[in-house]
Amino acid sequence: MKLYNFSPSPNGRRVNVFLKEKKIKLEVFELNVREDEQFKEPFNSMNPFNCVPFLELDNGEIISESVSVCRYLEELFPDPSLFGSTGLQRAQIDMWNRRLELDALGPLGNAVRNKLPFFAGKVLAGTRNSIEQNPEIVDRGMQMAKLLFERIDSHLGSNEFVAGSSFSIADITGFFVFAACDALEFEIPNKYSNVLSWKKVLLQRDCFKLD
Ligand SMILES: N[C@@H](CCC(=O)N[C@@H](CS)C(=O)NCC(=O)O)C(=O)O
Repeated sequence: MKLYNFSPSPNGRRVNVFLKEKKIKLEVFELNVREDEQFKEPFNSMNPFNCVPFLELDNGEIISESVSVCRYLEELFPDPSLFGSTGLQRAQIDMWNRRLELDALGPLGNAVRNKLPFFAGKVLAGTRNSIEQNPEIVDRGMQMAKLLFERIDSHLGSNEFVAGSSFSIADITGFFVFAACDALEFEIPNKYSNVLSWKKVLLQRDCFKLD
C-alpha cells in the first residue's frame, strides 16, 4: 500500500494528521502538485481527478478523497477510533464531519482559490483553465463559515470536541476550517467564544504540530 501525497497541501496534511494521531506508518510518495506532477502519467491514470491525496492498494485499487483514505485506514487500524466505535458514534461523527465540510471547509476552500493570486487559472482543484477568480465566491465562503460558527457555538460550549467527548475525524476537518480562515485573513468574531476555545484546544494537540 502506498500513499501519494503532497505534504504541504491542506488535504495532504489532513491525512498526515490522521496518520500521526493513529501512529500509522505508510510508504509515501511525494507528488508535487505545485509543479503539476498530478497531470503526468502514471498519476493521471491513477487519479483522473488530478488531486492528492490518494492511496494505492497492493492489488492496484486506488482510493482518493482525504476522508475516504482515512476511512479505509481506520478499517485496517481501528485503534484509536477516529470515526466512532458504535453505530451512534459513527453517525454523529459523520454528521459533524459533513456539516464542517459542506458548510465551511468546501466554501472556504473555494474562497481561497478565488482569492489568492497563486490560484489564478486553477480555481477548481485538479484543473488548469481560464475560469476567472470571482470575489463573490470569496464573500459567500466567509458568510457560510460565519453561519456555521453561529450554529455550532453553543454546542461547543458543552462538548470538548465537535462530535462529543472524543477527538475524531470531524475535529481534523475543523482544524483545516480554521487554517482556511487564516489563509483568507478572516478573523473569527470574538462572540463565537466556544468556537475560539475549540480552536485553541486543537492548536495544542500534538498531531497538528508540524514535525
Ligand atoms: N476533496 C478532495 C480535495 C483534494 C484537493 O483539493 N487536493 C489539492 C491539494 S489540497 C490538490 O491536489 N490540488 C491539485 C490541483 O489543484 O491541481 C480531498 O478531500 O481529498
